Amino acid sequence: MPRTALRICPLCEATCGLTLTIEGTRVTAARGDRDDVFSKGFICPKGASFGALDADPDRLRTPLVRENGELREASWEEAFDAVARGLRPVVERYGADALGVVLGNPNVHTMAGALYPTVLLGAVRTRSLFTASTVDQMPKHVSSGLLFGDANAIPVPDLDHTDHLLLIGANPLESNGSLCTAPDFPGKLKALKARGGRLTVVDPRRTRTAKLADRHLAIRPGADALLLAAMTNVLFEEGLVDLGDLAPHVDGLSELREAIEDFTPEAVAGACDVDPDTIRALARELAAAPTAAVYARIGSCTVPHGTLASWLVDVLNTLTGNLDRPGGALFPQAATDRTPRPAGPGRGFSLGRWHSRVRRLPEAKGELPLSALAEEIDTATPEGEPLRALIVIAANPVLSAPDGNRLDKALGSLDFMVSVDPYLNETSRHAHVVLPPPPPAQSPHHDFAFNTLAVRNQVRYTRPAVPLEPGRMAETEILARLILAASGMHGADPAAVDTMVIDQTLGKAVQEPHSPVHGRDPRELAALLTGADGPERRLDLMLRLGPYGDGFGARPDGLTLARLLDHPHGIDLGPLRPRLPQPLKTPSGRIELLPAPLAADLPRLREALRERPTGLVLVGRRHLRSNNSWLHNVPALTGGTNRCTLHLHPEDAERLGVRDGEPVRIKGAGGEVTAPAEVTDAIRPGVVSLPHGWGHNRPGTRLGHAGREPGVNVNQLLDGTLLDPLSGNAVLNGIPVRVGPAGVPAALAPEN
Ligand SMILES: Nc1nc2c(c(=O)[nH]1)N[C@H]1C(S)=C(S)[C@@H](COP(=O)(O)OP(=O)(O)OC[C@H]3O[C@@H](n4cnc5c(=O)[nH]c(N)nc54)[C@H](O)[C@@H]3O)O[C@H]1N2
Ligand SMILES: Nc1nc2c(c(=O)[nH]1)N[C@H]1C(S)=C(S)[C@@H](COP(=O)(O)OP(=O)(O)OC[C@H]3O[C@@H](n4cnc5c(=O)[nH]c(N)nc54)[C@H](O)[C@@H]3O)O[C@H]1N2
Ligand code: SF4
Ligand SMILES: [Mo]
Repeated sequence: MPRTALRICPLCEATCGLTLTIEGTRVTAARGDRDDVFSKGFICPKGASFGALDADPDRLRTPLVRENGELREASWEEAFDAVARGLRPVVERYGADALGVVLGNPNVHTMAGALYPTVLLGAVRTRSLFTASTVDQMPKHVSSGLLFGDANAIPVPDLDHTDHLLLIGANPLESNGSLCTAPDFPGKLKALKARGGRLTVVDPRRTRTAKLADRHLAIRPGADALLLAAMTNVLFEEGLVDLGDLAPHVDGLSELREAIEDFTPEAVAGACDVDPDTIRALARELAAAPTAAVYARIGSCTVPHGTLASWLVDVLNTLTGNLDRPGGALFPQAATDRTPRPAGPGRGFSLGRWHSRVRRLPEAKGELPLSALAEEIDTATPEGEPLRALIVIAANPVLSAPDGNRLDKALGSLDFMVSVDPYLNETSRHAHVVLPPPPPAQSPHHDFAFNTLAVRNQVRYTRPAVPLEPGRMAETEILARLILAASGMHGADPAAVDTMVIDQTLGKAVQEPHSPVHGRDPRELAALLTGADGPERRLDLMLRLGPYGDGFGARPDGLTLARLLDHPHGIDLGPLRPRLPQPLKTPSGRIELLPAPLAADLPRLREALRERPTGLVLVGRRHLRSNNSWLHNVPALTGGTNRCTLHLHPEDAERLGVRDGEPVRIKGAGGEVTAPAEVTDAIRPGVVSLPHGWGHNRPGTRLGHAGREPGVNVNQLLDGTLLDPLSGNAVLNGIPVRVGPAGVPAALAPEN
């Protein structure tokens, strides 16, 4: 008899609740859970393919260990022995920084990824941390760090209540949203319009999201910071600044006004390719709307002025009084957030506390740029040791980071590499040990990260829908054992890792005057925790100490794991509410509108006023049924429109002698690739688009279906030198390329 089980979908930031149909131990169907307090039945084609993804025959079932150059199946014991043998000598001989840690995107989609990597970093004490954040949202963290004093305090547009949304460089109709967790983002945009609200989309492509908009601006790639600076300028010039209730919390207003004085609509129009009247209209509409939110994502982050653009988004929200008010952009309050401390000055946010060895690139949020990973392995310098070993968790940088060929080679030269990954793919094929987590149906789920970015406060937890298959190990246990093996405690009980975290957390909490457990006995509190295993006890701990928690009895009606388990469809915690000044941790205790590092970066933006790229530039795109580099192995999610083709405008196609469907050569600073042309007027002239995450044709991988239509790796066009200097984020959009028909020698191809 088939049964059903609930499971939160881990495949994108929307975090939809799914109802899985299970026959035996197989997931045979997935539909939206209509009773889910947040997603209310929404599902997309990816969620609907949960069963196919879960049962992918190419998923690794046992650990792999390299022996005489070949990976062979091994027991868990052999695998962790090999990890300890591989990592410890590197740390002991060359120091902790010679051991790199690479964390990929799915870490924000698993409980293991939320609970263990910070413990790992604390235990091995390496400064060589590289994550997907520096090919994604690091500019937003840096801007929030500087403005609000907390890199993780990211305001989220109040999609359900706003009257006006200015959406920049995001395509939620394909991506389902990012840094804005909202199941059924498309439905929310339609509802905004139905209630008389206005939607403006800024994107060089006429995306499905842009087609929904009242106004679409096909901006020149990379120019958003200029557009936003000019809008800010208009607000000041036309007396439209109205801080409202924010006034007592804002510093630096007049300094800001002065700093952006020369970014007038006329001055930026040529570089943005948006006319001055339109820029003025955008600013006036934003100021006039009863409530409004500016929201920007990948297209505004992965560009040379990503941090400035991210900053100006929140500057505009602040100057129009929309920050921290319903209908504007607010700070969510998640159930597992730390006990809110009383408002007041904080330590603020520092950048560049250390630097990468080769290019001397500054750290941001404790991370070095992923663009620097290859050189940190393959380049010797007098300053110190190159990376000799890597721990890679849920990351595929050979495809997701610039210059995959160089990284591919560099990974092959490491003394030791361990990958925690369900697939043998372009990156994990270099590992000496691969530790495969179980499929998602066998894993528990709670969204630690995305609840802090959600358009409604809510909390949900799903236990594994299917018991662990024999021979499988929970990813939480894999990471706990990995921590022990990496830190010289190989063989100890993995439960000790959770016990240690719990003891440390409680030890601190009882000393904090604002904590509900201030002054109590940590041992007595630890004994009160419930949960079937360490990770569940840690979830219970966070819920009980959190803003809605029971405070271990201090608030008897508050949240506990037991209460959450009684609500399998989740608990609604209400709409986003104003929270200022509590989230501010700047040294002034206020919003610092013009932080020094941003002011110092403005001259670089001023130089961009004069830029008029003459050649073609390339941007990315996402398809609804994709997910970065790792869903191309599921037949139901490939084919149709989800293909690795080069979009280009008919005018460009004609000029370049490129015909629809025929192969084109695309050349960038890092290399050359060939992909079929897809001629479309949904992209502005002068811009071409290729999706990322493709290029599944390397030997030694086990991706049967993906290998049949491998596509090409767009990031091979990059050489890793283009960065947003403040955040170290890679420039992935607006990169210069040359395009011509394949088969025609470059010298004979038409001028770009
Ligand atoms: N040109 C270009 N490049 C881009 C982007 C772009 O827009 N354009 N986008 C960038 C962005 S936003 C991101 S986030 C990065 C993503 O970059 P990465 O995080 O490096 O890439 P993913 O493709 O998400 O790879 C995730 C890896 O995790 C594995 N995995 C899947 N599920 C699990 C699990 O449950 N546990 C574990 N341990 N592993 C799992 C997969 O097999 C895969 O190897 O790519 C970036 N690269
Ligand atoms: N289906 C699907 N969903 C996903 C993913 C996926 O790979 N596939 N990845 C997930 C991840 S890791 C992330 S981070 C999110 C990202 O979520 P989104 O930010 O919504 O990502 P995209 O769909 O790539 O939309 C970015 C848009 O920016 C535009 N753009 C490019 N350059 C510029 C520019 O200079 N200025 C402006 N204004 N626009 C520009 C592009 O044309 C594109 O339409 O999606 C997540 N969801
Ligand atoms: S929108 Fe995202 S979370 Fe929802 S079903 Fe689709 S992939 Fe899963
Ligand atoms: Mo991402």
